[in-house]
Amino acid sequence: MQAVKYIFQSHGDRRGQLVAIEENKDIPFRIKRVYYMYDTTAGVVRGCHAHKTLQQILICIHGSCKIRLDDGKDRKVISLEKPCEGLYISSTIWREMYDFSPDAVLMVLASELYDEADYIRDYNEFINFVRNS
Ligand code: T46
Repeated sequence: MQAVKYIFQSHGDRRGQLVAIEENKDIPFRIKRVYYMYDTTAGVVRGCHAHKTLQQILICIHGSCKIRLDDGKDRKVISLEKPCEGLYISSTIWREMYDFSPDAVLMVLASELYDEADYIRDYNEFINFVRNS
């Protein structure tokens, strides 16, 4: 499965911590879009889709959450609990984000601009897409 947890270098000194992320260096793509979610409703599950081409890095810059991943063959769950952790998700991986702490801020670095046509929102359609690609 092309989903990998990264640990970004944290530049710490007596003032605190700083993480820098450079495109094509710390992550494997150019960043075309940044978005983030916060004030997530308790118990909610977000995502529940895959992307045809989009690659992303998910970083829980405050609080914590879990991400359930499914590439059509294998499944795994990744927890994001620190601002220096990032989850790389390639295209064609079904993702579900859940178990958000009340203070969670989940920031996403994306390889493409927003395009609804890139989403696969039906799980059976996702399985067929994976089998045929
Ligand atoms: C993903 C996971 C991790 C925009 O207008 N522009 C954007 O760039 C995005 C991402 C969303 N929107 C609008 C579309 C919807 O009306 O914001 C609303 C919520 O989006 P969505 O329901 O797709 O949010 P999630 O949390 O289910 O999924 C998002 C991303 O859409 C998706 O690419 O991989 O986070």
